[in-house]
Amino acid sequence: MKEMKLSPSVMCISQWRGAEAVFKQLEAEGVELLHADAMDGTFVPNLMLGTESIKNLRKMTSIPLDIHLMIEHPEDKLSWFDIQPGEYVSVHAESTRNLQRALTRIQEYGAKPMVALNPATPIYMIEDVLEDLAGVLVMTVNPGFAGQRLIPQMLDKIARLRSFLDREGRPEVSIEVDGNVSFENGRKMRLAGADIFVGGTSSIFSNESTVAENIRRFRECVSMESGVGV
Ligand code: S6P
Ligand code: MG
Repeated sequence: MKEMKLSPSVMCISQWRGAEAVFKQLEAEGVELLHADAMDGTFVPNLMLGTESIKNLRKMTSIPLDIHLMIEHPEDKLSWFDIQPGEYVSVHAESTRNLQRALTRIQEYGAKPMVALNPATPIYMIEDVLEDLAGVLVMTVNPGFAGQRLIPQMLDKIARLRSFLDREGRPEVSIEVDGNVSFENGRKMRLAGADIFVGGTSSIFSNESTVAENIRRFRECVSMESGVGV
């Protein structure tokens, strides 16, 4: 008889096991949301965070999720994610012909629906769903990868979007920014009108310092009161 070989499935090891300490630091620093990127390899040229990974996140931390769906036809796949009341869920305007339906379905979970806009997608795409959304996610890089550079004209887009929302009588609608939200860019984005900031490799998870110190530095840089540079 041949010798037996055991082949444990990596998929069944919680990828978040080693991340427990990081989640604890994020909680201790009082971060308000945890951004979870889902990519399907079709809407964007990358695969990221499957449905089980996202579900496991909820077992590891009490921080509410901010789920960014970079997937085709999200309105048909929302049930895969076990969306919880109070979570933020973004669907891309470019990923569906049924944007309003997708937003309504997110609302049915008691979650906060957001529309994500790629850099080339004009602001007017949200004009007829203003009543159905809690926020707009402005992609400040083309989606799919961390570690990219800010597309500079996105600062003006954020400012135009803030004016548009205020003019339409929707000052409570959030603007989230995602992509190269560095200490320096974060401040510019805040001045342009953003209020939710996705912290990635260029700020919170920068190797320059610890997560806790990066968070404190980011809050200080972005604070409207501070005249602090970077
Ligand atoms: C990218 C994804 C983002 C990244 C984040 C990375 O498509 O939606 O949420 O994870 O932007 O941050 P950084 O600082 O590396 O650009
Ligand atoms: Mg994202």
